[in-house]
Amino acid sequence: MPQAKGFRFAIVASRWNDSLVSRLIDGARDALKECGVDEGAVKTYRVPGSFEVPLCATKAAESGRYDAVICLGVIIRGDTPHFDYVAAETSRGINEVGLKTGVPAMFGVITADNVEQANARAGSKHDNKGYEAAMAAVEVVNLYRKEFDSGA
Ligand code: DLZ
Repeated sequence: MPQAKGFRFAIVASRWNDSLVSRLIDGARDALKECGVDEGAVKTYRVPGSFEVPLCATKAAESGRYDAVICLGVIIRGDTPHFDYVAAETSRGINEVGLKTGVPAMFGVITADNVEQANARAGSKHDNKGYEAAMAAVEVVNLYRKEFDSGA
């Protein structure tokens, strides 16, 4: 199990599809706990929808308070082209957070055709996109500290 004691994380999560997103938040928190992160070292920010996640994640990253930002949301395809716009801008925006700020921003957003699909990706441990994104966050923070921090 990778260790992350002393690391600090922000979770930025949408309220849209809240029952599923809450399970992603739980999954992310479980993963961080397993890696030795103190509960007080994890701060969760809620935003209205996934479209709002990138800006909040940018602000969290720029605050200098966090080693990584874990972005969570659930976007479900409907009958309109809205899904495509929201999904595309959310993923592009989250990628930009890391590239622009240098703080890793993890993509824990489910994009699904229907609720059943989304449900299957909000299960437990490795079947939970929040858990998976948090584990990836711990991995890259360890990697960047070891390989790129001054004095390493
Ligand atoms: C409007 C909208 C729609 C149709 N679907 C979703 C969705 O499946 N998941 C999600 O996180 N957000 C959705 N939203 C809301 C947008 O993300 C955003 O909050 C609004 O367009 C306001 O900017």
